[in-house]
Amino acid sequence: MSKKVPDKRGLHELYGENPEKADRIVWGREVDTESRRGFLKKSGLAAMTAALGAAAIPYAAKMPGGLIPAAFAQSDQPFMLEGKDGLTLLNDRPINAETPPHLLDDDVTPAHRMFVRNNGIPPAIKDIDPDNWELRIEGESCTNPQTFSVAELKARFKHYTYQLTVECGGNGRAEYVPSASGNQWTTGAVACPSFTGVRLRDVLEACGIAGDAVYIGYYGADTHVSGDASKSPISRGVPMSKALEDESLIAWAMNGEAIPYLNGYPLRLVCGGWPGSVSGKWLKTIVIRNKVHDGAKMAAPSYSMPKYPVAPGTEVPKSDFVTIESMPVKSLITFPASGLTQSKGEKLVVRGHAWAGDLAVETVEVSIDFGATWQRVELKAPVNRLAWQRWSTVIEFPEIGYYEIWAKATDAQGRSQPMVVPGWNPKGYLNNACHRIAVQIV
Ligand SMILES: Nc1nc2c(c(=O)[nH]1)N[C@H]1C(S)=C(S)[C@@H](COP(=O)(O)O)O[C@H]1N2
Ligand SMILES: [Mo]
Repeated sequence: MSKKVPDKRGLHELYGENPEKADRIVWGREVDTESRRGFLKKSGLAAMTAALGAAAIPYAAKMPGGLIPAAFAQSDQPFMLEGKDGLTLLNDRPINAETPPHLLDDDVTPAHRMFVRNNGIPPAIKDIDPDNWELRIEGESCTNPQTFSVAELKARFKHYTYQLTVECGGNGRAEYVPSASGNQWTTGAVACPSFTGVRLRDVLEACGIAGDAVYIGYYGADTHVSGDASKSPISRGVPMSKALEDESLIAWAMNGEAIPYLNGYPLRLVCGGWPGSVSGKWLKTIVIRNKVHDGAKMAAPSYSMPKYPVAPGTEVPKSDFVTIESMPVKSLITFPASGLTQSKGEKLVVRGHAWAGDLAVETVEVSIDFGATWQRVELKAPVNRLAWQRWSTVIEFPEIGYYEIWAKATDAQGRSQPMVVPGWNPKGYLNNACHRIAVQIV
């Protein structure tokens, strides 16, 4: 695959020499993510028409704001997020983009390969000043509320680095039938970078955890898509037991560098192994609560599952949902990319990652006969708790023809990935079906 280099020249054509605007636009191409006016603004029409290779866009005035021209969506040069080359864009307002499986092959996910799941509009880059960024710890179960600058956090508390798996609760949603509303993630809303920061526990303890504390909640600096400043796009949290774990971090670095803008720069919460939605980005406030946090997207059906299995399409009463906690066991085949053709007699190296929420992965197996037989692969221990685990194997194919490689992980409690899409649920969460790739032997 050719490396796609984001190109800002197009943006400057579109926005004139308005660097503030051009710089906060994260598209590699000319999409206006900031306003619903879309990219067919007066200044941009000529550039857009040229980018489409068209003589004109006769109905330009009727084009809905934010619409991605089908010509681009179908091209093999899809839209790119700046700094996120190769990711597939699922939504442009808010921005959501996933990573194709073969681009997740690194042991530690590089910054430019980490998916983006935004519920709202991130703070403008120009408004983020890491030197003046403040984190407030408060809440009815906080006995000594305090405000910290990033420098104070760094100076007062011990630093820790952990590789942590962050997977969106909706990863795999695209496969549910009937379809569930929301981003149609296939397999790419997962990543496992290395995060550096301070322990959430150390900071909470310094601010006094009252005896009646049961939950923490976060607030970030992003704003609601409606523009209504009184609304938070998302404000979730975790029970105290998860908040106080060694690996729960308030992080300022990812892979030794500043956290990418779209992934929460300059400060984010990371609680690995749970739905990514608990890992608050652009972190401004943490509240210690004496009840289950009641921020935006805490209530059912958000990030919740029916308490009992339901038939596809069932309407489930809100009272019958439970909040998702640890994510289920899952794996990915990250090498080779699906669609490989190779000659008979050649051995094929196959590898990927496996993870299991709060648990470790016990075994990974692969099948080349549609699940009839399985062979165990080599599986490494995680570098730390809540990090995904590398697996690899070598496969030989008996004769020419079409094969699929399936991968199946089993967690430390004996639970395995299903080979078909698991229980349908109204919001399409927790699809941990086996990942499959296609191989042709010629
Ligand atoms: N402030 C804030 N934090 C947030 C979100 C958000 O929209 N705003 N999205 C959450 C969700 S649903 C997920 S899956 C993860 C995604 O993290 P990433 O975008 O860095 O991959 O961030 C979580 N934290
Ligand atoms: Mo998510």
